[in-house]
Amino acid sequence: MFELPKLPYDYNALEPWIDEMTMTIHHTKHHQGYTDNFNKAIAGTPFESKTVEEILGNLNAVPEGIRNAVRNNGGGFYNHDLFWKMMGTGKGGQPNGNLGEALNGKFGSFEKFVEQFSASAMGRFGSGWAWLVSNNGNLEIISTANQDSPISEGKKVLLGIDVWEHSYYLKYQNRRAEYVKAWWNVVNWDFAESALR
Ligand code: MN3
Repeated sequence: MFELPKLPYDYNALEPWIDEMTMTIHHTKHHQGYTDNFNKAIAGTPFESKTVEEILGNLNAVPEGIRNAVRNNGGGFYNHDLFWKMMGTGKGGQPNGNLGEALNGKFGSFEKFVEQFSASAMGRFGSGWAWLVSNNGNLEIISTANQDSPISEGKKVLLGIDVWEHSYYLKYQNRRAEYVKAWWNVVNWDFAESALR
């Protein structure tokens, strides 16, 4: 049984950038829903005793009859667990150390990285995510549709933003660009830095 992970902070912790109502519904309704439906999909199968990383890391091993349900709901379960950890109170700013250097090396500057990542988040048509991932040690910005997770492509997540409308619509309505811009103020670079190691 997978359980809804606890939010590592209060529902109002990301105000004013992400509002309390959005966080509450996102966690208690959406994330709970993915968790419940993930459990339902794998109930009575050997996947019940595997980790979510093992399951999403090899979707071809999941029987066709439940593969889509596992991909969508297992992905939703896993992606949101990461998402909460990748944000926090009093965060934002710029990463230091190895990650700061790696971003400069790959994208030219921190500002150029932010520009390219934001463009990826804006360019995702419909629902999905934009990610900074490590592909065998090589940093990449990618975007995925729906709840597809980079781990299913063998890529390690350093950072990701949920651009489903449910993650911003109450506060920002159709203004995804404002949400993406605001989101940089809550980015927890500690998560990305430890994922790089
Ligand atoms: Mn979401």
